[in-house]
Amino acid sequence: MKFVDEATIHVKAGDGGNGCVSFRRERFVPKGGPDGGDGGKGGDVILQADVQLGTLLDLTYPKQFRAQKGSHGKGKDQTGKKGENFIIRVPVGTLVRDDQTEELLQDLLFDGQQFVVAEGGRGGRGNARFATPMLRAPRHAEKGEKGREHWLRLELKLLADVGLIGYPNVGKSTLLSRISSARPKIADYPFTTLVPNLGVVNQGDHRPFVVADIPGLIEGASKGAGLGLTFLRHVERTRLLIHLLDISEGPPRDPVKDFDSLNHELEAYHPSLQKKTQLLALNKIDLPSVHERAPGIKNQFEKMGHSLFLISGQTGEGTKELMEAVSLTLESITDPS
Ligand SMILES: Nc1nc2c(ncn2[C@@H]2O[C@H](COP(=O)(O)OP(=O)(O)OP(=O)(O)O)[C@@H](O)[C@H]2O)c(=O)[nH]1
Ligand SMILES: [Mg+2]
Repeated sequence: MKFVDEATIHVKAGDGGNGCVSFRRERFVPKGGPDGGDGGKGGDVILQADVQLGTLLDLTYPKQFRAQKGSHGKGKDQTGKKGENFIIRVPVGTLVRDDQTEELLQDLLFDGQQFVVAEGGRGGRGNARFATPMLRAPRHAEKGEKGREHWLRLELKLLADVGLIGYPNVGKSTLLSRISSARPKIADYPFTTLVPNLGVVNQGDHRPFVVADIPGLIEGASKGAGLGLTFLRHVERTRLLIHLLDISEGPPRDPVKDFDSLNHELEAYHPSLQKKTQLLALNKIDLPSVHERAPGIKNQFEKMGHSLFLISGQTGEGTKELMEAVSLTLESITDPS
């Protein structure tokens, strides 16, 4: 599935139907009164959040969405039929902006949430409505109102409690597949993950939480290196980050330097990201070379004031403790920003 997290669309609600000019024609009644019905209301265009969707891809083509017009009113006081609404399904976590002013109109946060983005025009009144004792046979009716139309910019920012960040190949997707039922692609080369993956972690006594595994980051990502930082928007709305480190490639890999440089990239993307609570974990502890160096590295981080979890996403070693710490930390963080 291709992942698209931005789309610009045009929405046009249905026009209201025109009111009708008509007069009653009955046998033996020479002058029937006015009986022109009102036009029906035009359909609305509505955005609806759908938890089944994970991308805005379906909205890139076609990008025009129209709701049905209301029918015109008819004689015998018949009101025109209301135009049908047009519902556009979007992923949960979609932000809706006015394309021109960039004003945020809505943030669709839960499954089923609806937002009317263009309201259908009112139906025009039929001539029956204009009859007065002075004017018994009005010969005019109103036209239906035009449906509203707008250009909108949609932006998807996934909603997850926890973001999984780290250099490519450090084992983020492996960890996600260990702790949740998500099955992201795992491979021994960088940039295996090209789109964010979400997984739900069920934790015995604690509340379940959602983890987002995003494509690997590298030094210079804020200037576009690797896949750049565009995917960081998907950890913007998390409450906690798991920062995964890997030294399995050997001594040239310096975990403290890796840690610092990714934090530098986070800050370059947005200072608020760098302020998020991070839990640090050294992965691939099952490998003898990693196991051997782990205590020294843990020491180094502790001196810097950070605790370091030692885990293996592959064997599961240490992951229970890490998840327990995630639950406890989430419970202690009340501010969702
Ligand atoms: N020995 C060992 N290998 C691991 C562990 N976790 C991941 N790997 C291996 O490391 C490689 C990369 O794993 P991924 O889970 O794809 O890494 P990633 O961080 O998601 O990589 P990108 O998506 O490219 O950023 C794979 O060959 C995994 O099998 C671990 O705990 N121990
Ligand atoms: Mg991956």
